[in-house]
Amino acid sequence: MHVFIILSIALSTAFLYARTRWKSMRMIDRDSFKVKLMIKLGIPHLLRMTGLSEILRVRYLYHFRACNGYETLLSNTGMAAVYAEALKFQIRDDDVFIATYPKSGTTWRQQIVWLICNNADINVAKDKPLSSRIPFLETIDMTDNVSLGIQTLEKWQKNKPRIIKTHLAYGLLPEDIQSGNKCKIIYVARNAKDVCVSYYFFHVMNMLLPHPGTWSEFLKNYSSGNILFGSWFPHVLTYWEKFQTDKERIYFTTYEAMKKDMKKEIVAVANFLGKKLTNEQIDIIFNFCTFDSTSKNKSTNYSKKCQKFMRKGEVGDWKNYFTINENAAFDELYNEKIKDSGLDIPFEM
Ligand code: PPS
Repeated sequence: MHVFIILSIALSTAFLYARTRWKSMRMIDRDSFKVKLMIKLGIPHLLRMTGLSEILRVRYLYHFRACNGYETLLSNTGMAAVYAEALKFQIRDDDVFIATYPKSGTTWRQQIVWLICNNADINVAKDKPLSSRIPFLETIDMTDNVSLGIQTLEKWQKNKPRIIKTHLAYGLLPEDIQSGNKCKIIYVARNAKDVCVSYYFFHVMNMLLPHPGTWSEFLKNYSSGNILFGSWFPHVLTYWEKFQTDKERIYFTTYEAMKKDMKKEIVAVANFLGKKLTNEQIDIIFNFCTFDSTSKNKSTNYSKKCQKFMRKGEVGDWKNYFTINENAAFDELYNEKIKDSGLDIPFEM
């Protein structure tokens, strides 16, 4: 009897204490507490094992309007704070940004740029994850709702130039850049159809992204810009426009150019960054960055058990997924959007 009374008192006290703590917490802290607790209890793992995560996945995006008026879509509310922080992020003159729309060959380019800037040191490149060598500006730590990329970059050694990955549209880049700071930007575009296919499979694989629906549904959303990081068109076209008038600061290139002649691209990027490479270094970088080699490298291949991050790495894979009608409709949209821009990215090679 005594034990029962003591236990009841202890439980009620614990409950009251937890309730008071919970009530005094800010909404954002409650969210991160919930995420931490779920991870501790192994709930994400359980959901994946039972297939429930597929059913419970987010199916909508949040509208975001930055303080400069630029609008886009986010997959969770916590990202709004990260985007706001990214706008205020302080640039250093020797920063090098690798900017892309998702699935445009960012990882491939990151590895090359890092090797160019680090004497083709493939030993470090093999051992150290790419994400720790090149922070992703707009990464969020879901358990703490903090911008992990920005925090890491702010602590970066002063005498070590930073290479930074971003998928942000030009209008969402740090204000420092938009107002003409000297840092360099390497922008990589990839043909819009292969991006769509690669992005679709990435959504299928990544449970943290909104549910992609069927291929046709995904293509519809992609075409209308109702997708994470927004429409492909303004993303690519704005960097393309900026490149026309600022070639010293921006290097605009394509995934297809890399596929066509990787060595030529390695030299072009090195020249843009003012780095001189020996022929031996060019060969080392080339051999280290082929599709086969990057697929086998743990520091760049973020594959999950049953889905491949390095999927095919080809130009023209879209032909296996677009129906004739889908292709005709997309061509019409594409020609309308890019006409007069002078942009010419091949859809096949
Ligand atoms: S992400 O998640 O947005 O950062 O993805 P990203 O790295 O931009 O793009 C992934 C696609 O790039 C392909 N890839 C390569 N292609 C050719 N050669 C090399 N070395 C290489 N490395 C990565 C990767 O396979 C993805 O494309 P798909 O078409 O899905 O295969």
